[in-house]
Amino acid sequence: AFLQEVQVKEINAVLLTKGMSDNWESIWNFQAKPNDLLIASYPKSGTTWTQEIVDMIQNDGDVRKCQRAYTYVRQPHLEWKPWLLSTPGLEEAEKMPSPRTMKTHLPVQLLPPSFWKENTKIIYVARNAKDVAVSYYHLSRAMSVLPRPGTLDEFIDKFMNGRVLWGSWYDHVKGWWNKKDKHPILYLFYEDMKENPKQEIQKILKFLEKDLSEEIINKIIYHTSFDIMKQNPMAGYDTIHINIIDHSISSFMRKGITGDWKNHFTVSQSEKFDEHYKKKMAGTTLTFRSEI
Ligand code: PPS
Repeated sequence: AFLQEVQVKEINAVLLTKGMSDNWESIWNFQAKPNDLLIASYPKSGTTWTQEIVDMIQNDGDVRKCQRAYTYVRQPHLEWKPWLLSTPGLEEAEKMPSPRTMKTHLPVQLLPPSFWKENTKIIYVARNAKDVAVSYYHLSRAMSVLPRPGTLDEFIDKFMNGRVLWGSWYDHVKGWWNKKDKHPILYLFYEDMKENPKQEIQKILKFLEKDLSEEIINKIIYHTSFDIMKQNPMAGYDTIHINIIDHSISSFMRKGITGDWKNHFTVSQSEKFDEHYKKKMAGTTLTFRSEI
């Protein structure tokens, strides 16, 4: 009953593309385990990068082991119902032996409750809103299975109003931020990972209660750097979605930098965005370093 009354509207708003909310009931009833690890984020925030770092950590920096399978097989995306892949992320996850690492883009209020009940560790990664919007716009242009973005101006407007797949960026980052002191959540930022990957990897190690040598940490930094990851056919989605990402338009591993929004937003788009941003982010202790 709860599912029907409270959630249906929201699910349809968040998972607004065709087919995505079909298996909502099984997503909501997903059984997390205490020794699972979940990597959560709003889309285009550095999820895949974090996933690769975590897999490298879990495999003690063994590059070959980390190339054992595609990203989506190593760490299934729970609510994703891929168009070309045979099994939904949820079913992949159910088949996996423990300890499992999984991915989600669900906003905090839609996370299956078993994660809270089992006290499962979660790593959340967030990224500057304008860079997320730019990255999301480009992938949407190149991937015709995603809702059509329109022009950049139209897409920015949809983004500001949360009318994109997985909903409002503002509610997402704030929702997870508000939960982080009540649950084992490590809240990371893309900008910090770019600036000081060693420091952020050390935070992950501490969170996972793992110790690795300096040499292995340096190896992880190298192999998860943008240029090396871009060449890795098992990381990201460029090689998997070869037929559904139009590479003449854009790629999944596109630029991997901070501040690319400055190459896209006009002054007036930026001012309008900032004004709205201030209202949406008023009263939160959550701040982003390259905000404006
Ligand atoms: S997804 O599909 O929503 O999970 O996308 P996500 O992985 O969160 O974000 C994709 C963006 O992250 C960039 N990326 C990286 N940046 C730096 N270093 C590494 N190793 C890395 N790997 C992926 C990717 O290029 C997308 O950002 P943009 O700005 O489009 O380049």
